[in-house]
Amino acid sequence: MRIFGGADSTISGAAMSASRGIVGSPAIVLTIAGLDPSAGAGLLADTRIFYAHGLYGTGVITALTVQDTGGVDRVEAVGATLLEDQLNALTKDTPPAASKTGMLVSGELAGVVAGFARHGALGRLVIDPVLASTGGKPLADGHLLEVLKHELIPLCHLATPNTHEAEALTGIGIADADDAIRAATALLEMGAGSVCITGGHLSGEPVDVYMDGDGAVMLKSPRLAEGQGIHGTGCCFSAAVTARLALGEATLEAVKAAKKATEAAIEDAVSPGSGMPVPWYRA
Ligand code: PXL
Repeated sequence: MRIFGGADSTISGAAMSASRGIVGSPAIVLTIAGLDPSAGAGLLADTRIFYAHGLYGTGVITALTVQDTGGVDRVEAVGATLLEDQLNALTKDTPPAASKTGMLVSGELAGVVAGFARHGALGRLVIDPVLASTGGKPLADGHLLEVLKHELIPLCHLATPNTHEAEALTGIGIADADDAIRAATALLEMGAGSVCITGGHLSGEPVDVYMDGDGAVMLKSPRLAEGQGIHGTGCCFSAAVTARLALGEATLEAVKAAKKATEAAIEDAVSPGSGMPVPWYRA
């Protein structure tokens, strides 16, 4: 068995969980997400990013999809009991320092996740409220939005909606940074610990809006035209920030660093198939 943290360890000390005894482990970080077999988004992309940070990434599947780099063809959700059993097993045996949710598909599955969050079993929780694919295919049932608003957002450490998702969650149309601040305020009022509204294709300069109890911070972005057609940028950002939260970073610092690494990953995007490119992430 590999003993981490010794003199020859390749895992940084910061990634080590302090409470795991002699046979150590990097800190554990969990994704609760759909399986995109082409690995541009979802569970495979998230865990790739966790491992880039030297963390021990675990994953619970909410749905299998049939898709390639060209887009999503079919989604088949797991049953609520299967999701619950997966979470029960993992949260007991490998309790995560931080977790993120991606595609939750249905209000029923989101309700299962909320039950674990309510008992503190998921660590610092990041909600990436996935509602549609990059190509615009709906990935959620009609009930999911309500459970996100009333059960999961109130339990999260950080929510990372893009502007479309923030509009759907709050009912506030977002055309400029002031609108984004209004939407972020509404999400904080729902109970989110902090919010980062991403992908602001707002009038003027592109900007992400971060907000917590201390107020709003505008995070300016370079205009990455190629970012538009890339599959998995939202998962990339939310996985990167979750990894940093698992390492114990302060939230705003984690958001800033994850944003920078995601922008670099978009610039370094790769094309593993004949469809959309995917971000190529380095921590
Ligand atoms: O990018 C959103 C997303 C998340 N998770 C899975 C997906 C997609 C988009 O296609 O397939 C599994």
